Parts: sequence; structure tokens; C-alpha cells
Amino acid sequence: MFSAVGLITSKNLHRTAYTATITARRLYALPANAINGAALNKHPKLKQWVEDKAKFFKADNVHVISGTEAENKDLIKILEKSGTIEQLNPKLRPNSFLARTDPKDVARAEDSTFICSKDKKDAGPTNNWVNPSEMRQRLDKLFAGTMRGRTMYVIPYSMGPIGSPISRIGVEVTDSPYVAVSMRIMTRVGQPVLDVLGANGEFVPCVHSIGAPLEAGAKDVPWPCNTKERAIVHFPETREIWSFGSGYGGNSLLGKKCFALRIASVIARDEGWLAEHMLILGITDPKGNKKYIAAAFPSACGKTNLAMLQPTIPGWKVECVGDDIAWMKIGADGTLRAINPENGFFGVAPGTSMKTNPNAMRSIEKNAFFTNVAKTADGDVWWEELSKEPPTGTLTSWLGKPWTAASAKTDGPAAHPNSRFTAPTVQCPIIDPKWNDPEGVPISAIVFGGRRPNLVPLVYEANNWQHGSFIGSAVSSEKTAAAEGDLGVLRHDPFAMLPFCGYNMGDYFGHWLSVGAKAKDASKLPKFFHVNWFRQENGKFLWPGFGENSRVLKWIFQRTNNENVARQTPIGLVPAEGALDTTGLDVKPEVMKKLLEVNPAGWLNEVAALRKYYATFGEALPKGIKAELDALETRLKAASK
Ligand code: GTP
Ligand code: SPV
Ligand code: MN
Repeated sequence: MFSAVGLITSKNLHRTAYTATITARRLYALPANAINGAALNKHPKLKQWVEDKAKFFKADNVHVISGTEAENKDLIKILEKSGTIEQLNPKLRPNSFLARTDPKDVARAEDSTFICSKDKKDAGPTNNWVNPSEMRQRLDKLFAGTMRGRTMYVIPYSMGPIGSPISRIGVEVTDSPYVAVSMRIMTRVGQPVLDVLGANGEFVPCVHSIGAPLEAGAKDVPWPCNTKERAIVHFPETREIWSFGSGYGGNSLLGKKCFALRIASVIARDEGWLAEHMLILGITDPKGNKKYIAAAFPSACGKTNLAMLQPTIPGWKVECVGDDIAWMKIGADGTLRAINPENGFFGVAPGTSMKTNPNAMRSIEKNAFFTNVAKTADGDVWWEELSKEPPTGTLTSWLGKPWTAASAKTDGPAAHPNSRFTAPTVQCPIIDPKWNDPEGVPISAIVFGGRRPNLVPLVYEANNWQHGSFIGSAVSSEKTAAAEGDLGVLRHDPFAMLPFCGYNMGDYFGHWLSVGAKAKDASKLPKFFHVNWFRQENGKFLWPGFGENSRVLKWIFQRTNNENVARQTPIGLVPAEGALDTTGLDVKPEVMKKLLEVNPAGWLNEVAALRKYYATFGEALPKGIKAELDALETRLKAASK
């Protein structure tokens, strides 16, 4: 074993003792990189942290990610050799790869996700909490020697453009090369980030292990992970992330949900801004006027699709700033400014097609990773609804088994419902020219939404910021495959942040209220809306969705100009009769009417459910939210008389 002190000096790279310990199990590891190792020397605190971790985890080797193309190629070779990924047909899908995970490691593990604040109250009723010292003891046990036989990759990464004042830096250490290549797509990684860190720049330490040490002589599996012991742990006070056991998505790509949402929400609370589970899009009307809209929908409820929408109404244009996360702050000009801190898309594959989301399809034509989708006979990808019928020939399912449409009945879907694509943001053909702008884009509308088969209309508008925050706090949605657990169960998912808020959700509601209340010029603030693409009848969606959602965006756009196209209802403003553009839309008038109706009796049940839910927050529930609920109830009662 190398000594911690000698770990990353180039002199020690070629120590005989070090090279002599190379065994067959390490053949596929990258050598520790002398240039980048030396770069760590500039930052003594970072260097010390990396050395401590490598020593404690008993990593065989350490490699600091430089971010170069050559390094990426080497990592891909390693992943191919270990059978984690395979290259897709380069004629059909250039420079693209398919990974199949362990069938038990397919989604975010909410039950194993923890917020370990000192005081349980600070985690609040919606988070799993364990006392930090108790959790540290557990982590010590889990992580001791966890990287035996594996290389520890050190990934310096920036959330937001490198060097921008709005950006934040994290350093993730991981024993998963899949995580290393994925982080390279999803964030900005490598030497340029170290350059910004300099000698004493701040970084959020992120520790990740698949929890599967490889003993000498043992044979590795294609997707090593630990399905017995898993923990995705956040220490909000010390701003640290520790993740053990899973290699999948939000569990392991720690820049995304763990940092940019859970830890960032805590930083944002302390500094007076907002870290949100929101897409950001630019929308231009036929006259050339442009506005930006941010929208929070729970996981697998349509953010990527809306962010890349291709309008069906003539003359309108949508451009994509981001599809999953928004950091927002009131700017010097008084508008709410938003940036997308990510650098790539990690999008839901099933349901994505040229019909539903052509811009996503074009974003993944090349240089893309696919995880848990099916493979066609000619070496391309396929998933449910990519085409009406599966392609001819026998497919290989996400489980690596032969699959045909006929075998679907017994074998289940060809692609896992939470199978995903990973692709660089810049590959989106409608990427917004300002997507990378450190100033952020000015937000004119904030939209909430969820999967609601009943009751909730296609679109409605809040009366003001406080009412809008209430509507955000009241979001409910059916559970999707993005997280483990039951599907389709309706649950409260405030601001689509239920799994992602790093502190007490009641205090988070209060923070939203205070950001609006502190703004100097309320007229510059965005308006708030709620949408529902998922109203059902007889198991069928009533609204065609996807590109047709541009009709709703148009109405929202008009409302941000205060156009007189709305009528007041007890829940807020809905499109006035005939005001929603339905030209050329194949939806019957009576269905349209239903989509926009507000049923006071049904809403009174919603109020009762909310009252019960809010009670779980006790004193942390802000007065402003309670007042909005009471006022809504009064209006509904008056309307039902
Ligand atoms: P995460 O990445 O998990 O945060 O998901 P997301 O919110 O970005 O959801 P995404 O856009 O990937 O959509 C999830 C699923 O919903 C996909 O299968 C889509 O095809 C489907 N979907 C998206 N928009 C619509 C819509 O307007 N109508 C209907 N019926 N389905 C939609
Ligand atoms: C979500 O679940 O909201 C996602 C996917 O965006 S994951 O990165 O796995 O969290
Ligand atoms: Mn998401």
C-alpha cells in the first residue's frame, strides 16, 4: 500500500513498491496521473482530504480527473473491458454507449437518503434524519476499506460556468468509472476547475463508493454495487455528501440532486436565493418578444419535455436553458435571475420519441450514454414508445435478455421505466444562446405541476407571490419510476422538492415567502402558475400534451403581459372562455371545458387533505401559507353555496 504522503507526487508514481503491487485485478485501472496529482499540491486542504480518503478507503490507485478527451477514451476502454458498457453501432449512434445496471440499482433510493443536521427539527418531517455522530459511525464502518482493489477517481467539478461568481465547486471521489464519465457530461470537470480553486478555494467534499471492494483474485461483475447497505447522506451544517452502495443517477452523480439541490438549498436559504428542481426555457412570440419561464414538476413529470418543447402553434419558438435544476436570485435589476448549474441532460428515455420530444432525440444522436434501455438487433437503442412498434428482430432488454414484443407479457418492458440518456447540454438543437450566461436569465413566470388524474385544471394562475408559494407548497403528484417504491400513488411533493430539500420543508416554505417579500419592486417579480398535463378519463389522458403544451405556454406568456385573457375562480385565474388558443387542436369542446373547470366540492376535499398535511410541519408552517389555505377554503365555501 502506498503511503498517504507519497500519494500524489510524481516521484512516487513509479515507486517499485507501488508498481509491484499491481495485480491482475488492477489491470484495467488508469495510472495515477502525475500532472493532475501535482495540481492537487497547490491546494493543501484538498490534497490532504484526498489523501485521507484514499488511505481510509484503501484505494488501490488514485486518479485525478483532468477532463481531457484522451482520458475520457481511456475511461471508456476500462468500462468496456469490465463489461459495464458496450459501444452502440457507430454508424447509427456515433460515440455512444449502453450501460446495464444491477437490476436492483435502477433509481433514486429515497428511503436510504438522509439529512443529518445536528437538530432533527432542521431536517423536518419530510426527510429521513439520523444524528450526525451516529451516522458518522455508520459511515466509518461502511467506508473503511471500501475501495480495496479499485481506483479512486477524484473529480473536481463546477456547478455553473467555470469561474462564474454564481458557480459552486465540488470535488467528488468515487470508485466508479461510470460515475467519472457521467460527471464529465453532467458537469464541468477537471483541470480548469482546479485552476479556479487555486490554493484555498472552497469546495463541497463529495464522497461516493459503490460499496463493493474487489478482493485479490476475485472476479468483478459488470455493475458492482451494494444492494444490502445503502446510504446517501448529507451533512447540511458542514456541507458534505457521503454516498454508499448505489452507482445510479442521483444516488451517485453527486453534483446533481445531492449538491445542486439538497446542499445548495441550504446554502441558498443562508444566502437569500433559491435552489430549485426546475427547468428553464426561453419563449419567443411571433413578434419576436422573448421571455423566460421556470417550471417545477416532480421527477418524471415532464420537465425535460417542456424544456425542449417544439410548439405546435405557428410563429412561437421555445429554447432550452436547462431541464432539471435552477438556481435563482433576485438580480441587481430587480428581476429574478436563473441559471442552470448543470452541463448535461440525464433524461427519462421511455416515452421520448421524434413525435413527443424531437429536440431530445436530436440531443442524443451522438456522444450519448444510455443506461438500462434496450438494444436493437443492429446495435442501436430502443425503449417503450420510441416507436409505435418495436423494431424487427430480437432486441436485448435492459436485463440483457432476448426480448420481442411477444415476450413483453412475460418479461416486462424492454427498457426499464427509469432508463435514462446522458448527453451534453450543447447538443440540444434549441439550446438558448444565454444558457451559459453567468448573469442568468430573467424569469417572468414560475410554473408548478404534477401528475393529477383528477380535479386539477390544465392551467391556473396565482393571485400574487404568496399565493404562488402556497400553490407550490400544495403540489401533489403520482409517484413515478424515478424513485424506488410504489408507482402511481398520489403524494404531496411541495415545489417538486420533497426528495431534494436539504432542510425543514416548513422553513423552506418560509424562505420562498421571504424572497418575494424582500424584493424591492414586486412588479418585476414573476407570476406563478400551476399546470396539469395528466388529467385522465377511462385511463386515457384528456390533454394531448407535449408540443400542444405550447398553447398553455402562450396563455402564460400573455398573462405575464397582463393581457385580459383570464377569469377569476376560487383557486386562481383560469383561461377565460375561448382565450386558450385551440386553433387546429383535436380536442372536443366539452373535453376542453372539463380541462378548465374548477369544482369547488372537489377542491374542498383537497383543502382538507392539505390541512392534514400541513399539520405535520407543526410550528414550522409559515403563517402566510396557512393564511392562503384558509382564504382558499373561504372562497371555495362561498362558491359552493
Ligand atoms: P426527471 O428527469 O426525473 O426529473 O423527469 P422530468 O420531469 O424531466 O420528466 P420528463 O420530461 O423526462 O418526462 C417523464 C415522462 O413523462 C416521459 O415518459 C414523458 O414522455 C412523459 N411526459 C412528458 N410530458 C408529457 C405530457 O405533456 N403529456 C404526457 N402524457 N406525458 C408526458
Ligand atoms: C429525478 O429523479 O428527479 C432525476 C433523476 O432527475 S436522478 O438524477 O436520478 O435524481
Ligand atoms: Mn429531476
